[in-house]
Amino acid sequence: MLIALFPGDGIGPEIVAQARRVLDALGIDGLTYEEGLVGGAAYKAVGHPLPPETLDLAKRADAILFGAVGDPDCDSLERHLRPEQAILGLRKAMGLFSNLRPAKVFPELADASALKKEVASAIDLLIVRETNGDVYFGEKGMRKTADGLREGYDIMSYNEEQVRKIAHQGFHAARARRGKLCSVDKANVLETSQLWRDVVIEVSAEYPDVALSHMYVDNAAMQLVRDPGQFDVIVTGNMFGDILSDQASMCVGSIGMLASATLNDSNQGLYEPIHGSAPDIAGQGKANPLATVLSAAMMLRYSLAMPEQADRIEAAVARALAGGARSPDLGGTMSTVEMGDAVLATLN
Ligand code: GGG
Repeated sequence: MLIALFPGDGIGPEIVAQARRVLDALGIDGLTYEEGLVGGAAYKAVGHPLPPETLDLAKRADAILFGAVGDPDCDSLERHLRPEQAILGLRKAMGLFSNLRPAKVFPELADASALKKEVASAIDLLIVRETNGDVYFGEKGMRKTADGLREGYDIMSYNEEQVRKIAHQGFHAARARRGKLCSVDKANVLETSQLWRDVVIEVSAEYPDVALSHMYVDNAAMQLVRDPGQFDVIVTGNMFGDILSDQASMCVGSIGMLASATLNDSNQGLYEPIHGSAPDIAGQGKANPLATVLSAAMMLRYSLAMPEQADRIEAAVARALAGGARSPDLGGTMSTVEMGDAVLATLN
């Protein structure tokens, strides 16, 4: 099986290297790796954030392990050349529409949460974020108003098929968990959200065993802090999901802990930490690699059908944390490599 490794920018190479060490230590026969350029690194090397060779490798691979993209050196580039277009381009070109972002508190990290320990300890939720539509992919541009003012615009749109597909993902996920699905939208203001809500309700007829609720995104942001234990699965659009999952990360202790999978219809997947490239700490050995290590576990579970190996990684991470492994984002002093060492030391 072929795994495409796309380390990307900033801390990306450091964290992907640790995930690779953990995968190697599992001793799985038949896994091969090929590395590709993405993001600012690709732009600097060949003039495009998602070169054709990278896209070709992504399509040939059984799964993609991705680090992070984003580089301040590229801030003044035209939008289609910015590092972030690599990830949007991969999602679009490969139909990667279902982004799964689990958030669960490791008991040892409840103190690191921005929330009170009792509140944080109850968090065990999954955000199902749509990643092929919404304002990220709508028509965008800059223009002048009639009064000569500069005006930026990004069109937010969803069609019913896009909503139906992600709604099914949400219901399936809820069925496999605690049977509760909360659909998050802004239907009191946005037409896209009204369609979203209507379609989710239509799809719900096929899942009478799942308890469906609806919440406006502003309320959802508040409830995630007030009482996150109420959520099982949240299904939402691209932008709302992007924001809410970063918020959820602070509830579980650190954005350095949250893994993700983005799947297409054939369960081909892109696996990445939800955090970005953190250029301010790049190359300093301060980054927490655990979100990437846990993303590798998701890759084994969802795309490579190796649940036992995924369990081994997740258990090793839990033991490493229980044994006191802490990078600076978790209040400790361990380096990126030492965090990788700690996981390897407890891998059974
Ligand atoms: N590892 C996540 C990452 O690199 N994020 C940067 C980014 O461009 N995010 C946009 C998005 O997730 O929609």
